[in-house]
Amino acid sequence: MRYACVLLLCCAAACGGGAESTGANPSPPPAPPGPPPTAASVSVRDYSYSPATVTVKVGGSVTWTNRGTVGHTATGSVVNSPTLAAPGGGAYGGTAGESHQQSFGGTGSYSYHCAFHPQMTGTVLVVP
Ligand SMILES: [Cu+2]
Repeated sequence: MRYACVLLLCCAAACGGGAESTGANPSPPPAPPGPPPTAASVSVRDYSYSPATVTVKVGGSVTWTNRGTVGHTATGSVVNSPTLAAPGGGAYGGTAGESHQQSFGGTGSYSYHCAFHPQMTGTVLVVP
């Protein structure tokens, strides 16, 4: 009697193992987050920053480039660009949109906006 019980348990274990392998394809695990970049780029268009939030490692830099049709700035308590002229001729001349590069020596969240278009807002996250 004891021998028969052991056989039944073995069979149940084997069958259960087989059933587990016939499920839906498992989705791959999400990629682990890498180290924060040491540089980021923001396209300034009419009328938004893209991406609106960038993350860089402390000591890293962010470059804003005007790819819109009118002048813009990136202005905040820490972020502080001059007026960046738009690319292409028009009233602003030039063939490439002007850029502003700024490095960040301290961690924090630095919000900014356009001095001409306050509805344009962005954030630089500086992480360790
Ligand atoms: Cu603007």
